[in-house]
Amino acid sequence: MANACPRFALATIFAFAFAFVLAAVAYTPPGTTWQYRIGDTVTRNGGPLHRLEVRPGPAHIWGTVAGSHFDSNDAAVACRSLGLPTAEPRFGEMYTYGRTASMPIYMILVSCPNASISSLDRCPNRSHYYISSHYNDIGIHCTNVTDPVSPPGAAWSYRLADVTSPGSGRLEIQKTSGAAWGTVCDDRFGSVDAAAACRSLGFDGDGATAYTAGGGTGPILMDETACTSSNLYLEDCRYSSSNDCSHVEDVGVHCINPNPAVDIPGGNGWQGRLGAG
Ligand SMILES: [Ca+2]
Ligand SMILES: [Ca+2]
Repeated sequence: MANACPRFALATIFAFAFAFVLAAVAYTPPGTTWQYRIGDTVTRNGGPLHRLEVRPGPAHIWGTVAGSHFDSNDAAVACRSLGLPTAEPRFGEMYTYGRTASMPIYMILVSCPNASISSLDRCPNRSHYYISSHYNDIGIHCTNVTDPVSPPGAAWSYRLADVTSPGSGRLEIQKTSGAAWGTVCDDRFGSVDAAAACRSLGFDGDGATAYTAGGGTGPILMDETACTSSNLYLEDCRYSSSNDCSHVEDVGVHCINPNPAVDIPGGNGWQGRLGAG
């Protein structure tokens, strides 16, 4: 027994040393359950970006992810970590200070080899308490609903949901601020109507096409749309505000060219509204 204790001690030291080496090379320390949330919002790269916040378990304060090489794979995985769809990952660096000055930076140099990884902490990164400048904090934007657009001269707001690619998705419209978002029925909704919808969404109307997306919720706010080329926005078209549709018929649009130079409508050539109330 005299020799057992030194041997045990040696084995213990070896085990600790081995565990330390494991922890040092692992992307995430064993046993860590990373949590993710959306933080502050800023407007950047043409739209809102939300600070990506993480922490290595509920016992820790929230911190950030930083680094200048965050790419679309990393953004897609970050969105998945947040439980958000990734139809339009947009990302950038936050360049803000404020309350983040007292937050740790938990991950730097994230490098996901592809977009299908389940969680950001499974990607190669340096995860540790790295307190430094927050100049490179990562902000992301990931949702299957585009940010609402209220184009010049329009009273209604417009957005895309269930986005399949940038500029393509199910059309959602809102008559007044604070009202319920609703959908548009596909009855008689063709390319001229799609062009008006795309202009309403901040796209060029050229090349716009319609399809039956289905799957929306809320009120069906337009049926039997009958746009003409002189209708700039969808709200300017003739339509029926009563409908015989179901959400299976919710229309979707494909819009091609973003960021058009939209003219504010003049007084000529505009149609009245059918039953718009
Ligand atoms: Ca129909
Ligand atoms: Ca109808």
